[in-house]
Amino acid sequence: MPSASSPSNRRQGERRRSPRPPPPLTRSGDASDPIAPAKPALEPRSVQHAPRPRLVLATLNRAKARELAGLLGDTPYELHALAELPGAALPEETGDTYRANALLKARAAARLTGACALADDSGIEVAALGGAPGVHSARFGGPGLDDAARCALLLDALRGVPPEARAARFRCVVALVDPEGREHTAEGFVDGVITDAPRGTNGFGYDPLFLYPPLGRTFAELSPEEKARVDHRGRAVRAARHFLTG
Ligand code: ITT
Repeated sequence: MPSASSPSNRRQGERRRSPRPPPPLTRSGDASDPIAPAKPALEPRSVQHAPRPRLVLATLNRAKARELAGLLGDTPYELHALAELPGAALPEETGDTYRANALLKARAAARLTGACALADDSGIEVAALGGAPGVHSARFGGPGLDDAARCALLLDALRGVPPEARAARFRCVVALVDPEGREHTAEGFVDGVITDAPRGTNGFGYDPLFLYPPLGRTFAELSPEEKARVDHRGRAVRAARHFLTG
């Protein structure tokens, strides 16, 4: 496993997260690992279970990792967030499609950890902008912007566009790669409308701008459970489940 390195000796084309020294990936059940289940007290030999296979969530976006963990909690896997691994890194997203980028991320995490990896590449497609920012959603407006600034930029780009022309679609492709190199992908999407001002505080990214008409609320006004039932990520993960559960 590689050790954390300073930005100066970082390999070109890598994205890294190093906000705080994280626990090792293999140390599951540690309270400092936000998604690993608490480790139970040692059980008598007769009721000890076979170790569960590991599934690494190949994302450096903690909000996305939380959503994926919520969607995968009832699978037979022990979940680990790549962001918790010292020196966690993902390649630059050089693909032209969500599928290509999801596979890039899942392959890199499977190689790094020797475990099964699940990545998600996703974005928002705005009809009045010809489908932009789409696969470039995380980089809309260039580097250095946060979610609020990207939302403000999107609202600016749609200034004067009437409600009936503000259609948008969230799309997500989930990629699964195992250490033997077997690969699967699945897609989900959800349609909505871009509001004229942010609404709600839940979720992340463009959620405060994405009105989901069947519920009359933005994704940022939904609970995590409500969002997972209808959003692009929930749909993609449910479409991929049979690859996980055999
Ligand atoms: P990783 O690559 O590390 O997974 P990322 O945030 O860069 O993290 P993507 O490349 O898939 O992930 O970019 C997706 C962007 O699209 C994300 O940063 C948000 O801006 C937006 N997005 C995707 N899903 C979203 C959701 O459920 N709610 C709000 N915005 C979302």
